[in-house]
Amino acid sequence: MNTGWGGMNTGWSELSREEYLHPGHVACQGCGAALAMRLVLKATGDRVMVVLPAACWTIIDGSFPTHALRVPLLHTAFETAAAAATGLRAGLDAVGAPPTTVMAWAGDGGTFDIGFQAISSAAERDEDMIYVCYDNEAYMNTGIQRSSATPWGAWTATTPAARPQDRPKKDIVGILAAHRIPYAATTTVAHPDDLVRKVTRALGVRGFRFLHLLAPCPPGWKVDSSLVIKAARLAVASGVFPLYEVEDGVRLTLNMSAPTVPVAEYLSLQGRFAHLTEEQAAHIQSMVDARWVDLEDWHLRTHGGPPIGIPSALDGHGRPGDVVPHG
Ligand SMILES: Cc1ncc(C[n+]2csc(CCOP(=O)(O)OP(=O)(O)O)c2C)c(N)n1
Ligand code: SF4
Ligand SMILES: [Mg+2]
Repeated sequence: MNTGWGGMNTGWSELSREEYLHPGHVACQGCGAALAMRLVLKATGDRVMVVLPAACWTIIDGSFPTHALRVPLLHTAFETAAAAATGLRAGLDAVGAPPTTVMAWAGDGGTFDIGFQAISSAAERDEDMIYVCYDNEAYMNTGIQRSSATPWGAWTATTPAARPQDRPKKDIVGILAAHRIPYAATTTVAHPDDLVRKVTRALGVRGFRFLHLLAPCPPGWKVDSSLVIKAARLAVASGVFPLYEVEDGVRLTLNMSAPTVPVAEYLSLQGRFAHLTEEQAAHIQSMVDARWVDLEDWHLRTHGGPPIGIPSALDGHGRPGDVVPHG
């Protein structure tokens, strides 16, 4: 089937036809964050309440009395997503509400940085919620400032090309896994079958569940809006953003075979890396390689063997770095 995306089977055919995100929302063209919400809600259905701290999504949803989602959404202060979701869960339980999933939905700034105390506390208490961090790797809503999710070498408004981001991206899944939460996973907007499977898996677990969802931002990444899906696919295929899941903080499963697409291919697509020298790009490649070794090691310890390089469910050709379903 020609899906219009270079003939790839993208997994879209498996998705629910229900839409819970109305057209007419106010995201930029090609916004990964809007697509992220659209896909996640297709997996959750309408028995979900969203808790939203300050972020681009506050704007995307529309201003009162308009509202772009077909599910309830609670706006809350920037640092409070996990705390507000904890309160909402307790309230629903207190009134004996019908089964409803509480989903905190926050950006990387609201998760990695300012909301960190709240998320750590809720994870430590194993509060019953799904927490989705849609990661566009900077504070986009306020003009592309660096967050601790911004990757090494990236331009942002506060890390200009002459002095780009010089710290590695925070390992948020590793940190959450260290809280021994029942389920944590990475996914992207360009891997809908992986995303839906992980949301479905999270729905079947009680306690604190964390999804780290890569959601490219055209203005922030300086990519054309038509290249958002390609950027997210290359993030995975190059190993910059590996797909994996961690159960109970100890068992790690890689959902992809070893990356073989050079990181340079991912970097060269985006204007935020345009200033990098060959040496700096090589440094990023070495960090990605080292991270892959660590993850593969953890997978080996969990499963006693390497991730199986079975042909991808996405394109039928078993391209390196593509997704391996995990039962
Ligand atoms: C306490 C507080 N500080 C700062 C802000 C301003 N503010 C609103 S949204 C935002 C950026 C959010 O970044 P992120 O969480 O990454 O979401 P994104 O905008 O990238 O979607 C900031 C700094 C605020 N609302 N509250
Ligand atoms: S700035 Fe980026 S994250 Fe925000 S609405 Fe636009 S594309 Fe989406
Ligand atoms: Mg952000």
